[in-house]
Amino acid sequence: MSSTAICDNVSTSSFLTDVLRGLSQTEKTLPSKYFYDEAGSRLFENICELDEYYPTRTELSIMQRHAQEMSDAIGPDHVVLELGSGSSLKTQLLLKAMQRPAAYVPFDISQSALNEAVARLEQDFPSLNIAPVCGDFMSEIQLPSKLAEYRGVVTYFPGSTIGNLNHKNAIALLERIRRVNAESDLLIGIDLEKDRQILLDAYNDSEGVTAAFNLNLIKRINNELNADFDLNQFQHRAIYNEQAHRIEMQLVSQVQQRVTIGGQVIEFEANETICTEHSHKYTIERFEELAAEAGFKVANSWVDEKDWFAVLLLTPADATS
Ligand code: SAH
Ligand code: AVI
Repeated sequence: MSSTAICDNVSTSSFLTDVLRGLSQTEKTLPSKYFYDEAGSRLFENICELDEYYPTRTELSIMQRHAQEMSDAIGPDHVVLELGSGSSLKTQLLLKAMQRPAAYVPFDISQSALNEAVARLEQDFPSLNIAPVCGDFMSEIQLPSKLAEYRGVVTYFPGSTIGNLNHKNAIALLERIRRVNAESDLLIGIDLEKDRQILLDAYNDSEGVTAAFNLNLIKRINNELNADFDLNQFQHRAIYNEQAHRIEMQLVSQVQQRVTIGGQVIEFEANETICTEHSHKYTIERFEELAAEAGFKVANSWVDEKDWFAVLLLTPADATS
């Protein structure tokens, strides 16, 4: 399979349908899951290295300090299923701390990110059973058939990727995670509320990497859906919506213009926006309530010394013990 292709379980026709649906609304939107073609996955890796983008290094510091405690709380002989695994960087710390991991299942929509991560992990963990799945966690999540009946599964979902989903979709995803395995624990990273300027800087970095990441979405639509977006006529913007506790990333049309996508014309006013991503920021209490709606309770939590990021261990609320 070409490394730029959408993976088998995510078809080009649903990409076109989703794009046209989002851009036909009064308030235009595009689903953020489509950021991650090969270029997008690479740009995200570049974002993670920016000084302004604190989440990656902060979560890594929590993992460095507490991975052993996390592993002790999870227990031995577990299959580690990771959602939105990307480069699997943080996972290496978890896998090193886990006792006899039965298998590692990186699950991601980006085939290129999966390929690169698996090649690296195979070198660093030669005896580990690695079973990658290229798929969309917005649909039902399935383990590879050989592992489907395995009892001890822990789902790892770092990066605060859950924050890119609205409340309803976040609960639906947590419910899908519950269905992967009835007794499955969930180790999840969430970005916490903080000073708004720190948040704004993280999504409006001075080198313009986030802008390139955002604009890459319409570049991808040009490449894969026969569209004619003029990248010079759209500008990146990230604002903080205090009431909704979220960063909102937008592409702002610089002029009145029309764009053709798969034969369909979409009209833009000057200054009209496409919302490309929400990135929710939580308090532990608010996330706890959200998790409870999906049947999870917080068993343990770890935060960095500035209280900027948290990693929570969630267990099914109805579990015995
Ligand atoms: N876990 C890594 C990467 C986070 S970036 C970290 O913490 O740094 C978000 C990752 O989720 C990307 O690799 C992206 O390809 C993946 N992703 C986004 N939406 C997805 C979806 N709907 N289904 C599966 N993977 C998705
Ligand atoms: C993957 N996700 C959690 C990132 C975030 O911070 O919301 C994506 C991102 N968007 C812009 N910068 C990073």
